[in-house]
Amino acid sequence: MTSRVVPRRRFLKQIYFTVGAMNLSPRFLLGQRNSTEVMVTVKSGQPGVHVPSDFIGLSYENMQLEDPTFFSSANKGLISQFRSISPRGVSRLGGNTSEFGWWKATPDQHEPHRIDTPWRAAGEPTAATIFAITPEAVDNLNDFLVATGWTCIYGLNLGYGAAQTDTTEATYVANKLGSRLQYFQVGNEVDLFKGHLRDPETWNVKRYLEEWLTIARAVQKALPKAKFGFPDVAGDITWLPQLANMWASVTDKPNVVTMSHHYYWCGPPSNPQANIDNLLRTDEKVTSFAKTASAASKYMGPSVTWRMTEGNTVYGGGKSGVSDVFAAALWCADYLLHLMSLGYGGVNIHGGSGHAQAVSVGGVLHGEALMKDPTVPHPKPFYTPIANQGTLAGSGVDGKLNAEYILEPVGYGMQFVAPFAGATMLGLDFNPGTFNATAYAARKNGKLMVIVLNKDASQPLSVLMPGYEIASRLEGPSLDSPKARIVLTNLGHTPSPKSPDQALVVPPHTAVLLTRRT
Ligand code: BDP
Repeated sequence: MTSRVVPRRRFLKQIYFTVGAMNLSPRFLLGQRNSTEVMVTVKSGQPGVHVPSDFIGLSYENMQLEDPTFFSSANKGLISQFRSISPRGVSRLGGNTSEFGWWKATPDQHEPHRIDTPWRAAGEPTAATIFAITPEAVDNLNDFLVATGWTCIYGLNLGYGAAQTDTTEATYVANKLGSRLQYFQVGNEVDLFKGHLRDPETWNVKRYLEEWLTIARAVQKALPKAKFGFPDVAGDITWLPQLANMWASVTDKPNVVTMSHHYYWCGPPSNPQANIDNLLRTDEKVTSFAKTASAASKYMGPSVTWRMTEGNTVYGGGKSGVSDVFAAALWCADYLLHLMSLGYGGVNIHGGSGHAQAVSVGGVLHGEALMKDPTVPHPKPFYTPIANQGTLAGSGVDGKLNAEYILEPVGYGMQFVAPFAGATMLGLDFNPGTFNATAYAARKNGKLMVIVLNKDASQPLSVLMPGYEIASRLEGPSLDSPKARIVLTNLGHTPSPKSPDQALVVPPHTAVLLTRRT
């Protein structure tokens, strides 16, 4: 599969032969011809939002901290994959397991007593879900962040947390991480607390804010420079405007810098709608979430940003054949570019090692039960951007020091769009009609960049963009293949002027990054 410049006439011939091989009549070919040629016009005089240079981010379960060697300067393979995704980024620690961890300040300290509640979900927390976070884990996390060049959003416990214990942990974390700490998040997916951690009769935004304020004010008092992001809702975006409205009457306000929500495109894995075809369609929810999140954040204050702090394809740990295949790479690239264009401050794509992840979703990766043969090597969780080669081969120890880490399709999607971080988004005219394709434009360091995503499984797309060259391609053998790769196509070579009659071919199920000097 190659992307190359072909004169238009030759291109049409090429389509003829390609489609002809599928036994279609020449009359059909004429229709094909029109539907696959699109003019792309970048509106370079219409700058849009600026994309922060650390826009790209990963999300991990707090439970990863249970093993202090995971995020450590010794875990070279993981460090190198973080850096390969983006030279700057934000790693977020949270997830369901952020309600199960406890701060073990000294080796002889015992686990705090937890108040048992009648509305607690069955099996939560058990000895298997509870874990300790030690100063050693935070020291090592700091070294890991130094080695990667990334910063961190740190999740504190709200579910079973208390002002005093959270403040002790926060103080250690803030003093150790310094400027590498973006902000604290207190509580994960608090809109779902009514289903497992709080009384469903009384849990609401107001109750949450009261509890949140008790902890955040205590942390702020101990750490006057501390910053916070909230509410990290799973899906009920209306919590953001509700909180923003209540915020005006809050006294002694903690320093909230970001409003956050999560986004899983679909789920659970058993949902038949969670398939490749649907994954590659535009989800209207993305734009409507952005409108609500940006309006609420602006209402909170002019410098409050909005962020998607945890998300991926299919919740419940992902789905085999959807979350771990090349289609997910195209989905991820498209989703991240969409959020960039909508003004998000950043995005954290969820993943990690199998154990922590399985604990976060009730002990097992539900997608495994849907596999014909769950012993077939697969990433755990299915949607993780970075997987452990050992677990993939079925032999390695899950998530351990110096396992061989590899990029999964979603990780390639992130890496592919990383050049847009630090750029200014630009408007563009791109009307592919019913053809399943999207395009985004930006300017960075005097260079125009356009990414065109051809999400069609079998048809090439021809784009007319005089002066542009394909710099790299995100490609895989097919949408359902577990393989993905990025191919750099014009390394060190100066683009030659093209005649307006020339088209660039974007092969089926491929994204291309095109560049032009301004
Ligand atoms: C989110 C949780 C996270 C889970 C993920 C999932 O915050 O801990 O791992 O969903 O279901 O709701 O995959």
